[in-house]
Amino acid sequence: MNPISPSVMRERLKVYLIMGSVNCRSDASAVLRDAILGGVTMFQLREKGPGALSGHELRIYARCLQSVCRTFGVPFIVNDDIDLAIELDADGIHIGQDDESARVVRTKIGNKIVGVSTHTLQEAEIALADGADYLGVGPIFPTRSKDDAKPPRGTQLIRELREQGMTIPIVGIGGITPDNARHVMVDGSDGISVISAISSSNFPREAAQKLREAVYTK
Ligand code: TZP
Ligand code: ICP
Ligand code: MG
Repeated sequence: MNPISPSVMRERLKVYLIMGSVNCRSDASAVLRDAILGGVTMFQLREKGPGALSGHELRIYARCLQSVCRTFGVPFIVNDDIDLAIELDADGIHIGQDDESARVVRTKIGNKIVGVSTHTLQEAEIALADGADYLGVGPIFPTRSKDDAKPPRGTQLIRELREQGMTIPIVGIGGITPDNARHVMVDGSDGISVISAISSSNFPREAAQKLREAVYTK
């Protein structure tokens, strides 16, 4: 497998859905399927928080969502858990600043996609030097989906990274909706990542469609 090119990575980041069993009231595989039909371009399994699945149950849940992704050719990314990503032969991994460095993760996972959450210019520079394929920057807006979220800082860091000449693919995250997604794109993001805008919607397909329209509007 070759490394993903930055241009393909940017396309994959356009409408990036993150979800775990905690975020989803109804059948997760149906939500994921509908969201993909609406235009989701990449998926991250993020199984965290009270009541999170583990062990065998998590594997069953993960394989179910992975198979939906495979049906539609959408990359399946695992949050935090490198061993699970390898075990499932996922398409990539997303790590935070509390996890192993992107450099170490890269040696374990080869050319699969590696994404890194960054909150400062310095963290971004390190992730870039360590060979990250993309950066997750947020929270842009207030979010209720992450207990330990840092204060929202709008698109400040995204603008700063672009001003510094960084061309690495970037996805904005945190409180993004169809109404504010365009703003995030205009300020230098390659795509938007959401949990609640899709997974809490009664109409995930329509929610994804609206996000896609906002992202692709010139
Ligand atoms: N990291 C920063 S904000 C966030 C994560 C995982 C949660 C985003 O969820 P929502 O519901 O789209 O605000
Ligand atoms: N950004 C992305 C894309 N995923 C995450 N889990 C996160 C930030 C915290
Ligand atoms: Mg983490």
